[in-house]
Amino acid sequence: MNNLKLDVADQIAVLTISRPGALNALNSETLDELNAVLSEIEARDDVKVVILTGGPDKKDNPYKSFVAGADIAEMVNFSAAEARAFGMRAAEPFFKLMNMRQVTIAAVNGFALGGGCEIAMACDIRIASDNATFAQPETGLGIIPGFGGTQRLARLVGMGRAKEMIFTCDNIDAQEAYRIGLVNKVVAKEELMDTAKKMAAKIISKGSYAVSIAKAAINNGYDMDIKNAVEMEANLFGITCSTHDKKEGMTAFLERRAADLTDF
Ligand code: CO8
Repeated sequence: MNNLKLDVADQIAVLTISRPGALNALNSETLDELNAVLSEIEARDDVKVVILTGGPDKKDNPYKSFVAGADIAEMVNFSAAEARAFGMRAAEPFFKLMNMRQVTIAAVNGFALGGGCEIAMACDIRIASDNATFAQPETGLGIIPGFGGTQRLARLVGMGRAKEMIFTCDNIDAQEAYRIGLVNKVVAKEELMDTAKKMAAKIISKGSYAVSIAKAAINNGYDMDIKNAVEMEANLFGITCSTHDKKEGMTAFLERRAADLTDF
Protein backbone atom coordinates (compact mmCIF):
# COMPACT_ATOMS: atom_id res chain seq x y z
CA MET A 1 0.00 0.00 0.00
CA ASN A 2 1.34 3.44 -0.92
CA ASN A 3 -0.87 5.67 1.22
CA LEU A 4 -1.96 3.49 4.12
CA LYS A 5 -0.10 1.81 6.93
CA LEU A 6 -1.55 -1.14 8.82
CA ASP A 7 -0.28 -2.23 12.25
CA VAL A 8 -1.98 -5.04 14.12
CA ALA A 9 -1.34 -5.75 17.79
CA ASP A 10 -3.51 -6.92 20.68
CA GLN A 11 -6.47 -7.49 18.33
CA ILE A 12 -6.43 -3.81 17.34
CA ALA A 13 -5.66 -2.71 13.77
CA VAL A 14 -4.27 0.81 13.54
CA LEU A 15 -4.84 2.06 10.02
CA THR A 16 -2.92 5.24 9.25
CA ILE A 17 -3.71 7.35 6.21
CA SER A 18 -0.34 8.64 5.09
CA ARG A 19 0.07 11.26 2.38
CA PRO A 20 2.44 13.67 4.12
CA GLY A 21 2.66 16.07 1.17
CA ALA A 22 -1.11 16.54 1.01
CA LEU A 23 -2.11 16.48 4.69
CA ASN A 24 -3.50 12.97 4.08
CA ALA A 25 -6.08 14.12 1.53
CA LEU A 26 -8.07 11.27 0.01
CA ASN A 27 -7.30 10.53 -3.63
CA SER A 28 -8.56 7.61 -5.72
CA GLU A 29 -5.56 5.44 -4.93
CA THR A 30 -6.03 5.90 -1.19
CA LEU A 31 -9.76 5.12 -1.42
CA ASP A 32 -9.02 1.93 -3.37
CA GLU A 33 -6.34 0.88 -0.88
CA LEU A 34 -8.73 1.57 1.98
CA ASN A 35 -11.45 -0.50 0.32
CA ALA A 36 -9.10 -3.45 -0.17
CA VAL A 37 -7.55 -3.37 3.29
CA LEU A 38 -10.94 -3.11 5.04
CA SER A 39 -12.10 -6.27 3.22
CA GLU A 40 -8.92 -7.98 4.35
CA ILE A 41 -9.40 -6.83 7.94
CA GLU A 42 -13.04 -7.87 8.04
CA ALA A 43 -12.00 -11.44 7.23
CA ARG A 44 -9.47 -11.52 10.07
CA ASP A 45 -10.51 -13.10 13.35
CA ASP A 46 -7.50 -11.57 15.12
CA VAL A 47 -8.76 -7.99 14.68
CA LYS A 48 -11.71 -6.82 16.77
CA VAL A 49 -11.32 -3.03 16.56
CA VAL A 50 -9.97 -0.75 13.83
CA ILE A 51 -8.51 2.63 14.76
CA LEU A 52 -8.30 5.01 11.80
CA THR A 53 -5.92 7.94 12.10
CA GLY A 54 -3.81 10.35 10.05
CA GLY A 55 -0.05 10.19 9.61
CA PRO A 56 2.38 13.08 10.20
CA ASP A 57 2.74 15.92 7.70
CA LYS A 58 5.93 16.46 5.68
CA LYS A 59 7.52 18.30 8.63
CA ASP A 60 6.82 15.17 10.69
CA ASN A 61 4.17 16.82 12.86
CA PRO A 62 1.90 13.95 13.99
CA TYR A 63 -0.89 16.33 15.09
CA LYS A 64 -1.24 18.49 12.00
CA SER A 65 -3.87 16.60 10.07
CA PHE A 66 -6.20 13.65 10.29
CA VAL A 67 -7.45 14.06 6.71
CA ALA A 68 -7.63 17.51 5.05
CA GLY A 69 -10.38 16.45 2.67
CA ALA A 70 -10.70 14.84 -0.69
CA ASP A 71 -7.76 15.58 -2.98
CA ILE A 72 -8.52 18.94 -4.58
CA ALA A 73 -5.71 18.53 -7.14
CA GLU A 74 -7.37 15.33 -8.39
CA MET A 75 -10.89 16.81 -8.39
CA VAL A 76 -10.15 20.14 -10.09
CA ASN A 77 -10.77 18.89 -13.64
CA PHE A 78 -13.44 16.27 -12.92
CA SER A 79 -16.40 16.03 -15.26
CA ALA A 80 -19.79 15.41 -13.65
CA ALA A 81 -19.47 11.69 -14.42
CA GLU A 82 -15.96 11.45 -12.99
CA ALA A 83 -17.04 13.29 -9.85
CA ARG A 84 -19.95 10.91 -9.36
CA ALA A 85 -17.63 7.93 -9.81
CA PHE A 86 -15.22 9.42 -7.25
CA GLY A 87 -18.08 9.80 -4.76
CA MET A 88 -19.12 6.19 -5.26
CA ARG A 89 -15.50 5.07 -4.95
CA ALA A 90 -15.52 6.51 -1.43
CA ALA A 91 -18.98 5.20 -0.59
CA GLU A 92 -17.83 1.57 -0.67
CA PRO A 93 -15.01 1.78 1.91
CA PHE A 94 -17.01 4.26 4.00
CA PHE A 95 -19.91 1.78 4.22
CA LYS A 96 -17.36 -0.87 5.20
CA LEU A 97 -16.20 1.32 8.10
CA MET A 98 -19.80 1.78 9.10
CA ASN A 99 -21.01 -1.80 8.72
CA MET A 100 -18.02 -4.13 9.12
CA ARG A 101 -18.22 -6.55 12.04
CA GLN A 102 -15.23 -4.91 13.74
CA VAL A 103 -15.78 -1.67 15.68
CA THR A 104 -14.23 1.35 13.96
CA ILE A 105 -12.82 4.32 15.89
CA ALA A 106 -11.59 7.52 14.25
CA ALA A 107 -8.68 8.98 16.22
CA VAL A 108 -8.81 12.53 14.85
CA ASN A 109 -5.35 14.06 15.21
CA GLY A 110 -5.70 17.47 13.57
CA PHE A 111 -7.58 18.74 10.51
CA ALA A 112 -10.75 16.80 9.68
CA LEU A 113 -12.02 18.87 6.79
CA GLY A 114 -14.50 17.96 4.07
CA GLY A 115 -13.85 14.32 3.22
CA GLY A 116 -11.83 14.09 6.46
CA CYS A 117 -14.85 14.96 8.57
CA GLU A 118 -16.88 12.61 6.38
CA ILE A 119 -14.59 9.59 6.83
CA ALA A 120 -14.55 10.20 10.61
CA MET A 121 -18.34 10.24 10.58
CA ALA A 122 -18.42 6.87 8.79
CA CYS A 123 -16.66 5.33 11.81
CA ASP A 124 -18.63 4.06 14.81
CA ILE A 125 -16.87 6.32 17.33
CA ARG A 126 -14.80 9.52 17.07
CA ILE A 127 -12.12 10.60 19.55
CA ALA A 128 -10.53 13.99 18.88
CA SER A 129 -7.24 15.47 20.00
CA ASP A 130 -7.70 18.87 21.66
CA ASN A 131 -6.16 20.61 18.63
CA ALA A 132 -8.47 18.96 16.08
CA THR A 133 -10.45 21.13 13.67
CA PHE A 134 -13.63 20.04 11.89
CA ALA A 135 -15.37 21.65 8.93
CA GLN A 136 -17.30 20.99 5.76
CA PRO A 137 -15.70 23.66 3.53
CA GLU A 138 -17.14 22.35 0.25
CA THR A 139 -19.62 25.10 -0.57
CA GLY A 140 -16.70 27.54 -0.48
CA LEU A 141 -15.17 25.48 -3.31
CA GLY A 142 -18.42 25.54 -5.28
CA ILE A 143 -19.32 21.93 -4.53
CA ILE A 144 -21.24 20.08 -1.83
CA PRO A 145 -20.00 17.39 0.56
CA GLY A 146 -19.93 14.28 -1.60
CA PHE A 147 -18.64 11.53 0.67
CA GLY A 148 -21.88 11.30 2.68
CA GLY A 149 -21.49 14.57 4.59
CA THR A 150 -24.92 16.03 3.89
CA GLN A 151 -26.42 12.80 5.21
CA ARG A 152 -24.22 11.63 8.07
CA LEU A 153 -23.65 15.08 9.59
CA ALA A 154 -27.39 15.76 9.89
CA ARG A 155 -27.91 12.32 11.41
CA LEU A 156 -25.16 12.93 13.98
CA VAL A 157 -25.68 16.54 15.03
CA GLY A 158 -29.20 17.35 13.76
CA MET A 159 -30.33 19.23 10.69
CA GLY A 160 -29.92 22.78 12.01
CA ARG A 161 -26.29 22.38 13.03
CA ALA A 162 -25.45 20.37 9.90
CA LYS A 163 -26.93 23.10 7.73
CA GLU A 164 -25.02 25.78 9.61
CA MET A 165 -21.69 23.95 9.18
CA ILE A 166 -22.29 23.19 5.51
CA PHE A 167 -23.68 26.62 4.55
CA THR A 168 -21.08 28.71 6.47
CA CYS A 169 -18.01 26.39 6.04
CA ASP A 170 -17.02 27.49 9.57
CA ASN A 171 -14.22 25.60 11.28
CA ILE A 172 -15.22 24.20 14.64
CA ASP A 173 -12.73 23.17 17.30
CA ALA A 174 -12.70 19.87 19.16
CA GLN A 175 -14.65 21.17 22.16
CA GLU A 176 -17.41 22.51 19.94
CA ALA A 177 -17.44 19.22 18.02
CA TYR A 178 -17.89 17.47 21.38
CA ARG A 179 -20.62 19.89 22.47
CA ILE A 180 -22.72 19.23 19.37
CA GLY A 181 -22.19 15.47 19.44
CA LEU A 182 -19.88 15.20 16.46
CA VAL A 183 -17.21 13.51 18.59
CA ASN A 184 -17.49 11.20 21.58
CA LYS A 185 -14.47 12.45 23.49
CA VAL A 186 -11.74 15.10 23.41
CA VAL A 187 -8.32 14.38 24.90
CA ALA A 188 -4.89 16.00 25.02
CA LYS A 189 -3.21 15.29 21.72
CA GLU A 190 -0.41 13.26 23.30
CA GLU A 191 -3.06 10.96 24.83
CA LEU A 192 -5.09 10.42 21.67
CA MET A 193 -3.81 7.00 20.60
CA ASP A 194 -3.62 5.69 24.17
CA THR A 195 -7.22 6.74 24.77
CA ALA A 196 -8.36 5.12 21.54
CA LYS A 197 -6.48 1.92 22.36
CA LYS A 198 -7.87 1.82 25.90
CA MET A 199 -11.40 2.18 24.57
CA ALA A 200 -10.64 -0.52 22.00
CA ALA A 201 -9.35 -2.85 24.74
CA LYS A 202 -12.50 -2.29 26.78
CA ILE A 203 -14.69 -3.13 23.78
CA ILE A 204 -12.56 -6.22 23.04
CA SER A 205 -13.05 -7.41 26.65
CA LYS A 206 -16.81 -7.76 25.99
CA GLY A 207 -18.41 -10.45 23.87
CA SER A 208 -17.09 -9.62 20.41
CA TYR A 209 -19.87 -11.40 18.56
CA ALA A 210 -22.44 -9.61 20.72
CA VAL A 211 -20.75 -6.26 20.02
CA SER A 212 -20.86 -6.89 16.28
CA ILE A 213 -24.55 -7.89 16.44
CA ALA A 214 -25.32 -4.80 18.55
CA LYS A 215 -23.56 -2.69 15.91
CA ALA A 216 -25.71 -4.23 13.18
CA ALA A 217 -28.87 -3.72 15.27
CA ILE A 218 -28.09 -0.02 15.80
CA ASN A 219 -27.14 0.58 12.16
CA ASN A 220 -30.01 -1.35 10.61
CA GLY A 221 -32.65 -0.07 13.00
CA TYR A 222 -31.66 3.59 12.69
CA ASP A 223 -33.61 4.21 9.50
CA MET A 224 -36.50 1.84 10.28
CA ASP A 225 -39.78 2.64 11.97
CA ILE A 226 -39.60 1.86 15.69
CA LYS A 227 -42.01 -1.11 15.56
CA ASN A 228 -40.06 -2.99 12.89
CA ALA A 229 -36.77 -1.91 14.44
CA VAL A 230 -37.68 -3.37 17.83
CA GLU A 231 -38.84 -6.59 16.17
CA MET A 232 -35.54 -6.78 14.28
CA GLU A 233 -33.73 -6.29 17.59
CA ALA A 234 -35.72 -9.14 19.17
CA ASN A 235 -34.68 -11.40 16.29
CA LEU A 236 -31.02 -10.48 16.71
CA PHE A 237 -31.33 -10.90 20.48
CA GLY A 238 -32.59 -14.41 19.78
CA ILE A 239 -29.51 -15.13 17.69
CA THR A 240 -27.16 -13.98 20.47
CA CYS A 241 -28.99 -16.37 22.81
CA SER A 242 -27.86 -19.31 20.69
CA THR A 243 -24.16 -18.62 21.24
CA HIS A 244 -21.46 -20.09 23.44
CA ASP A 245 -20.83 -16.61 24.82
CA LYS A 246 -24.38 -16.23 26.11
CA LYS A 247 -24.23 -19.52 27.98
CA GLU A 248 -20.74 -18.80 29.29
CA GLY A 249 -21.45 -15.13 30.14
CA MET A 250 -24.57 -15.86 32.15
CA THR A 251 -23.19 -18.99 33.80
CA ALA A 252 -20.03 -17.11 34.81
CA PHE A 253 -22.17 -14.38 36.36
CA LEU A 254 -24.14 -16.91 38.40
CA GLU A 255 -20.94 -18.72 39.46
CA ARG A 256 -19.33 -15.37 40.36
CA ARG A 257 -16.33 -15.82 38.08
CA ALA A 258 -14.92 -14.00 35.07
CA ALA A 259 -16.49 -15.06 31.77
CA ASP A 260 -14.39 -16.51 28.97
CA LEU A 261 -16.10 -14.96 25.94
CA THR A 262 -14.74 -16.32 22.67
CA ASP A 263 -17.36 -15.93 19.93
CA PHE A 264 -16.67 -13.56 17.03
N1 CO8 B 1 -6.28 18.26 -1.39
C1 CO8 B 1 -5.05 18.29 -1.96
N2 CO8 B 1 -3.96 18.81 -1.35
C2 CO8 B 1 -4.13 19.34 -0.14
C3 CO8 B 1 -5.37 19.35 0.51
C4 CO8 B 1 -6.49 18.76 -0.16
N3 CO8 B 1 -7.71 18.68 0.39
N4 CO8 B 1 -5.24 19.94 1.71
C5 CO8 B 1 -3.94 20.29 1.81
N5 CO8 B 1 -3.27 19.95 0.70
C6 CO8 B 1 -1.85 20.14 0.40
C7 CO8 B 1 -1.57 21.59 0.05
O1 CO8 B 1 -1.86 21.84 -1.29
C8 CO8 B 1 -0.08 21.67 0.36
O2 CO8 B 1 0.63 21.11 -0.69
P1 CO8 B 1 2.02 21.83 -1.18
O3 CO8 B 1 2.93 21.79 0.05
O4 CO8 B 1 2.50 20.95 -2.29
O5 CO8 B 1 1.67 23.21 -1.58
C9 CO8 B 1 0.08 20.74 1.56
O6 CO8 B 1 -1.07 19.90 1.55
C10 CO8 B 1 0.11 21.48 2.87
O7 CO8 B 1 -1.02 22.32 2.93
P2 CO8 B 1 -0.93 23.89 3.23
O8 CO8 B 1 0.37 24.45 2.77
O9 CO8 B 1 -2.19 24.51 2.68
O10 CO8 B 1 -0.96 23.86 4.82
P3 CO8 B 1 -1.49 25.00 5.79
O11 CO8 B 1 -1.06 24.62 7.16
O12 CO8 B 1 -1.15 26.34 5.29
O13 CO8 B 1 -3.10 24.86 5.68
C11 CO8 B 1 -5.20 23.68 5.60
C12 CO8 B 1 -3.74 23.69 6.11
C13 CO8 B 1 -5.99 24.80 6.29
C14 CO8 B 1 -5.80 22.33 5.96
C15 CO8 B 1 -5.21 23.91 4.07
O14 CO8 B 1 -4.30 23.00 3.48
C16 CO8 B 1 -6.55 23.69 3.44
O15 CO8 B 1 -7.41 24.56 3.52
N6 CO8 B 1 -6.74 22.52 2.76
C17 CO8 B 1 -7.95 22.23 2.03
C18 CO8 B 1 -9.06 21.88 2.96
C19 CO8 B 1 -10.35 21.62 2.21
O16 CO8 B 1 -10.91 22.52 1.58
N7 CO8 B 1 -10.85 20.38 2.29
C20 CO8 B 1 -12.05 20.00 1.63
C21 CO8 B 1 -11.76 19.50 0.25
S1 CO8 B 1 -13.22 19.17 -0.66
C22 CO8 B 1 -13.74 17.70 -0.05
O17 CO8 B 1 -13.19 17.12 0.86
C23 CO8 B 1 -14.93 17.14 -0.71
C24 CO8 B 1 -15.25 15.75 -0.24
C25 CO8 B 1 -16.28 15.11 -1.11
C26 CO8 B 1 -15.82 14.91 -2.52
C27 CO8 B 1 -16.88 14.17 -3.26
C28 CO8 B 1 -16.57 14.06 -4.73
C29 CO8 B 1 -17.68 13.34 -5.41
